[in-house]
Amino acid sequence: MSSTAESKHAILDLTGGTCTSCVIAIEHLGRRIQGISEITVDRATSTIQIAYDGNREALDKVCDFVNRIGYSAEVRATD
Ligand SMILES: [Cu+2]
Repeated sequence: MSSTAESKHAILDLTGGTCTSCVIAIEHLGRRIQGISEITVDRATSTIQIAYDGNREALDKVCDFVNRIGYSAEVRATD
């Protein structure tokens, strides 16, 4: 384990899922995914902004989760 919890950021493209209840579900449940510290849906740009631990698996889990509720998310950019 590293000494500090590094925070990396990612932007996901979101297709569908931008009504209020989906946004709440994505933000609420997404935050429970291991490695995700912040997750915010930006409806204006149809993106999901994420702060995470740098582990790509966490982003894949967000995409899987969004797919499961019937929409689609793809990683656009990470740092
Ligand atoms: Cu919805």
